[in-house]
Amino acid sequence: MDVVTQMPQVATLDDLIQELHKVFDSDEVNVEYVYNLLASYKSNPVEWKKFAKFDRYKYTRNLVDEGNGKFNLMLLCWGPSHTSTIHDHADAHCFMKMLEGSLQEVRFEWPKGDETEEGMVEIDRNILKLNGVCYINDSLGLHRVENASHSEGAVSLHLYCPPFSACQIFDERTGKKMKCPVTFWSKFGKKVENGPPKSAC
Ligand code: CSS
Ligand code: FE2
Repeated sequence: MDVVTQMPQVATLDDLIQELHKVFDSDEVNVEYVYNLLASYKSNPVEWKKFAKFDRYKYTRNLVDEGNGKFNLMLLCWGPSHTSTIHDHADAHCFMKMLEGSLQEVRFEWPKGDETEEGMVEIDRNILKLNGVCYINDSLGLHRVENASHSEGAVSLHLYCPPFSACQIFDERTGKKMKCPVTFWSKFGKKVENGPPKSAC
């Protein structure tokens, strides 16, 4: 691989999406390439604000692109103190890039049995800053994502490949897991009306 293919550059969100379509046309996912591609995009709110819809009570999932069925690209909008549960990624690749504000990622080991008395084991903690990218899949563990700010919102861009509509969520104290549907608050900039209830993940 030459330097150009190792270090891709995209100038706009549209360019990024176009490039992602090319990359995911193949059935092999080059994790490093996608990571670098996402890292090369410098967040420009003008390009993504039409997708950024916040809710007062819970972070929202806003679909940006369906990636020809190969991946889902979405904006997640986190109000102050909003947090996800501990979850897996349904055997998918998960890339996450900060577009605004900052988030904390807390990683956990998979629980050993169905339920444990010790609670779940934390393995890592990362602060994701503007334009930073993080990657996880089920072999790397589980995580919880938190907007630790009590006053500022945060916006992150997520790419899941392949797309999934349910994942597992875990109770930190017991490791007990539950299946959880994941739903969209908006699709392509339009609020999903009368849709299923908000994702509980
Ligand atoms: N799993 C969360 C975000 S953290 S990767 C979601 O997509 O709803
Ligand atoms: Fe996640």
